[in-house]
Amino acid sequence: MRLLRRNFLQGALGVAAGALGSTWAGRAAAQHAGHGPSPVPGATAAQSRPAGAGVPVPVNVLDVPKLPWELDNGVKVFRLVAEPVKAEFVPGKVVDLWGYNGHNPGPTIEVNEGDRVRFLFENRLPEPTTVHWHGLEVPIEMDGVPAISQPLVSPGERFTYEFTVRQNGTFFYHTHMAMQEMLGLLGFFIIHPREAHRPAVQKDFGIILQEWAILPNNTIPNTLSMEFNWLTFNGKAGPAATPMLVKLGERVRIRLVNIGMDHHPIHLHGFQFRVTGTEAGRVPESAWYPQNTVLVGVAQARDLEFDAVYPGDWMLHCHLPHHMMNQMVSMVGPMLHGSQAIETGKGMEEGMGMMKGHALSGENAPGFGRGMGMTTAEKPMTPMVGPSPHAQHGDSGGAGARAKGRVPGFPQDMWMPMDDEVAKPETFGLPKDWSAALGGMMTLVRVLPPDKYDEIMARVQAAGSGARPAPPPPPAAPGGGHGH
Ligand SMILES: [Cu+2]
Repeated sequence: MRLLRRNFLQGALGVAAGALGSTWAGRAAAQHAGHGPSPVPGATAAQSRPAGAGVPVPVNVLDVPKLPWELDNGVKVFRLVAEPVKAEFVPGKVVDLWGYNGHNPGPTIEVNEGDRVRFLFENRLPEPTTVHWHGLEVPIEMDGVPAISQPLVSPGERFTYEFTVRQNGTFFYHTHMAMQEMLGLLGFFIIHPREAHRPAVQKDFGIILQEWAILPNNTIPNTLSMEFNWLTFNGKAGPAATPMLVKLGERVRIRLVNIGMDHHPIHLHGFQFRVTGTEAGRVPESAWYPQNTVLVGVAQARDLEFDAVYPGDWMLHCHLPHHMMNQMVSMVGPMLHGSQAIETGKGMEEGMGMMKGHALSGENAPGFGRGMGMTTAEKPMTPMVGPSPHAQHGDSGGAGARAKGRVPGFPQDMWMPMDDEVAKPETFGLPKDWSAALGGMMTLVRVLPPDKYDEIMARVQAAGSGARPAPPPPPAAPGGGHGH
């Protein structure tokens, strides 16, 4: 019964940015009267509780839908389908990945500690797969390792996973076929504790870190590559990732999960945070210490928490320089002079030993240079030298051009705003050209004064609770017992 009262998760299914938690809903409902997100079901019961941490707020995984469920005799039943999917990293950059239920990363599973869950899994991939519940303490038959704990699930076949979740924290699910992981088969598995952890957070976000090697004019990741040119937060490369909206003074949790080939040092501007959770659950407060950069290793999860006491649009990003840009291109590719043997140990001036002349020469195809942003077959590209549709350092024909050949190392960065292409309610009010400052694993935590927060939340609501449609909520849970 107790768990069923907490069916606020259903109400949260349709709420994207700025999802409200029940402990906060009363206050928020008053502040948002008429235009804020509706208080979620269950809020009334929570408001009548004695003061305390109360019920956890729903997690908000921006740009990713939640996986709906139906209650069957006390069991939350999910339908999970592995299949090829399309993803759009930035506007115009559509790629072919594998995912779950039409999305990459897969939809977010959000349940409560103690829940009995059942996954009706179907494989619509062209090859066998299984689902592993990363970090969950489940019976061996449910562990999802092919041949070891279960038979492979062949194309067109189904498998039912069922277990009780006895932990809480940031977990995830993924295929247990290594190369399939490289095509993106993973998603969040969030388990809320029975009572919210203290100090309670008012915003709870989730970000999945992924990396991809996709050559220009290709749509399919090269899963053998060790070198990645597209880096994404929740399937979006900066500046296309939806900013996180926070009201000044709120306490914020951001959950990070990484599956890939690299570890990512994720850095937050403007605040010191504490790591309050790992892939294994909550970290005791006695073990917290201040950080502003946390290394999220492969197969790890990290929960960050901080008090958003400073207003501003603050960066959250991977600090690996190559992970802060889009569509970097190796100095090799289809335009390589076929007759020329590759020499090793050469520099840019010698074309890295791979081509005639300077590696970034305008005489070479754009693919040799490092285009940034939404470069597609239809879009202008630049090898970053010579005339370009976008100004380099704001002066493609002047000082910048004159510096070519005179300043060692030039050129490096270019400046390419795309504010209009990535505009959505959550970006309202950002300064002109803001989008040029973001690429790859970069997004914003917008800590907004109440009036500005309300204004932008109204726009988010008017647009339908976020820029991306969420699946319809499942039918309301009937009253009755909660079977285990
Ligand atoms: Cu990184």
